[in-house]
Amino acid sequence: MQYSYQFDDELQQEWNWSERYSAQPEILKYAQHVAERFDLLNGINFEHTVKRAEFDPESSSWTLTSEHGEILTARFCIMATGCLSQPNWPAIDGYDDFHGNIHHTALWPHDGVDFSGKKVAVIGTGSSGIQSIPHIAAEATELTIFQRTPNYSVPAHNAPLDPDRAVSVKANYAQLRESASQKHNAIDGHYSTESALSVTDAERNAEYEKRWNHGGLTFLGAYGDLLRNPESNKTLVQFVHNKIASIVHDKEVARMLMPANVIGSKRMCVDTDYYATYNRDNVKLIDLNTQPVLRLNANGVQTSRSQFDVDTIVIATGFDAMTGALNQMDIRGRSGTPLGTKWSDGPSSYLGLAMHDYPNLFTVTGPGSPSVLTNMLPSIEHHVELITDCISHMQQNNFSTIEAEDSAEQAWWQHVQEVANTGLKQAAKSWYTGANIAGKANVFMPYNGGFPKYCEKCREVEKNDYEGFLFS
Ligand code: NA7
Repeated sequence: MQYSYQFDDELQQEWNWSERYSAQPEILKYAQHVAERFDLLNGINFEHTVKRAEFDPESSSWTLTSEHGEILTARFCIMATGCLSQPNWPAIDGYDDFHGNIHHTALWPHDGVDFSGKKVAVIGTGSSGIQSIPHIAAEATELTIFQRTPNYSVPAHNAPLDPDRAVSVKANYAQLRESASQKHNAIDGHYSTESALSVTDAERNAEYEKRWNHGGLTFLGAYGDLLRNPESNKTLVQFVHNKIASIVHDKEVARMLMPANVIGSKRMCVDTDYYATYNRDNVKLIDLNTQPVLRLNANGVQTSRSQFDVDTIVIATGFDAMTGALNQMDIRGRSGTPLGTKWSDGPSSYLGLAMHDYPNLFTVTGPGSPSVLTNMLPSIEHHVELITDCISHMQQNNFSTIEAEDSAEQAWWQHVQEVANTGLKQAAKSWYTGANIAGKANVFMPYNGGFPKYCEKCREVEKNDYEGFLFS
């Protein structure tokens, strides 16, 4: 009920979610409902991939060119291209040699994939792998999972949404939204401010147990310093390791599934029966650190030690996060510099909303905004409202361009990095830092100062006549 739009109360009231965590078809149905209800479809051109976006200083407008050569000009260009939308295909030789089917979790066929009677390989054990592996294991005859780094996962305990809970949320939706907006991650829930080290071991374990049994991401809210104090963090690491050891029967497999990194430094995963899936006879886990993939060949996956013959390969290797979709396009601003060049040492942006030298270009949940560290829907709505207000302000004042000041962008980006360096969030190699993509600059991209603080900063900027922006 929180992963939904809040701009229209009637929409909130009329939509009924069926589960605690909705599956993809229901979220798609919701998106379609919103598009139809607000008559948005007439304004959307589907199947037009933008290849180039160029700012013309003479006319103060953007020219967009699609992959088929269609051209569109506009005063403003709002990049709502997503933080996790550019699939990451690992650099493995032999994709074309494989005789079976290859599916990327980010490009899943809409009519599903039938794994029954199939031998299957999954490469990657992030959220997408962790959520799909139990389903694939239940259908396939054999499933081999190729893991580079294990991830922490908390049970979802997904279930039909409690109707009484739904009624009570709907009766108080505004309060829930307000309360969520005061949380660091824009998700309502109980987050303790206490230190994990201020209680006894028994009390701490009871709290972890309670949250594990409740399920979901508020698990990390058990104590206020879990992402600040390495010693506190270790207590939660130990708890999850113990859980894995108690669920997975084979001790060696259990050990392979225990992550070594700080818990919470990568985005936590939420699963249904993930660890228990390794107790199935048809499931095998391969550690890529001891036997890296050499190539794909006609029959399957060849590692440095073995050949794994399979019918289907699932690539669950995630995304070129936050900058990937933007860098796919050739975006050129006032000086003609490609955005990819400006960002070659990592992105920089003013508030994750706009960049110097790229007038009238906005990014929704761009790098430097809380974005992926929050519930994305409130963060997206917040940006859409800010951008809408800004364009209205420009129309009222007859401004033709808006551009982030260089100094404001630099100061904000420095702040983003300072904040990133204060906690443990940046302690792992992750897609937050670009570490999952070979050759990508290693920079912590989202803003970790929290949703409330970020919103306050944006309010101040607006109040001070869009401080840090130049209009003409
Ligand atoms: P993630 O979370 O980036 O996970 C990708 C997984 O793929 C992760 O286990 C990676 O290991 C692994 N990976 C990436 N490249 C390779 C190569 N070359 N070889 C082997 N394994 C590789 O992506 P998801 O799609 O699961 O989830 C992304 C977000 O979407 C997630 O946070 C949710 O919020 C929704 P690594 O850890 O890099 O060693």
